[in-house]
Amino acid sequence: MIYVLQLSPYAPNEINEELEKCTPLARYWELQQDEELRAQILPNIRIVATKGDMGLPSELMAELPNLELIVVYGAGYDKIDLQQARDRNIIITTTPDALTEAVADHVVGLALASSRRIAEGDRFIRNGDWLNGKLGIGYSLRGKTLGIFGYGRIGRKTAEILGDTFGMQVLYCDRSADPKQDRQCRSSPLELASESDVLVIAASGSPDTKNIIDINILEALGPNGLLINIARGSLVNTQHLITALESRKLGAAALDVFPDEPNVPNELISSPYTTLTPHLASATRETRVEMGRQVIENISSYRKNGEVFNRLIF
Ligand code: 8YV
Repeated sequence: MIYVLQLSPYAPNEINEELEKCTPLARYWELQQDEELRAQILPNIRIVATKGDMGLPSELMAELPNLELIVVYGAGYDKIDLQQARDRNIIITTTPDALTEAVADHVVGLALASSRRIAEGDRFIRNGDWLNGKLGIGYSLRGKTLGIFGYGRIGRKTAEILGDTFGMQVLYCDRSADPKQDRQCRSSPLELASESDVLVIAASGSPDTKNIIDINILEALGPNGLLINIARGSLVNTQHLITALESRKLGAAALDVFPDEPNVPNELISSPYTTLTPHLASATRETRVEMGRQVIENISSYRKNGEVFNRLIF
């Protein structure tokens, strides 16, 4: 009997092939339009295999009366209805360790792409602008202050790379850290931003952090400041970000995540002060294969003996 529902294909394709070998499964994107098939399959589903940026819509969760386990390929769980999962005793697993390095590396890439005008330089050549003059100069990250909002695995790895290798001074703000206990810790994102040249958003998306990065924080980061977001688009107030960039009260933004992906506001697309990537911070082959391996291991183990790894406590 089919009881795993895969919500969307994984990349690279070998993960889909391995998953199919380990368990009979239904592919949601294939049965989505077929009411009869949905009615036949959904009541039998006990495990959903999803992705961090996709989660599991509340309505679909409600259509799965026998759901026991949600296996997330990714670290984020902001798009899962945690209340419903809690009420129904549904287990959730994620793959947080697998992507720490890839995401931290992407922060470094975005910091360099923006500060050294790499993406802009690429456009400059392709548009033929070099023929009419030179692109302006950038700036060095070395010796500057890095503020990290959300000091979990990714925040710490970013601090390690940019602190040790680029000699940046590291400050952070995290809800579970006490500024009295650590002189690098700041009590609020506003305080953090006012002392930072580069502010990295690495906290989880949740109702508590929605729009937490507002105009005051962006202006505190200042006209020479760089905002980098690799967490979730929901943490940054997009309208405030557009206003801060357009009024030149914020220097630049390098963004991998957006509130309504894949839709990106035109103001961010056309701005000369943004560097944009399409939610690919964890998208290395090595990382994605490991994320897929952990998804498959969790499903196999749960089917065998009811045990899982990296169970989320929520
Ligand atoms: C993944 C993510 O790209 O881990 C997360 O929560 O958003 C991303 O790292 C995503 O899960 C894969 O689609």
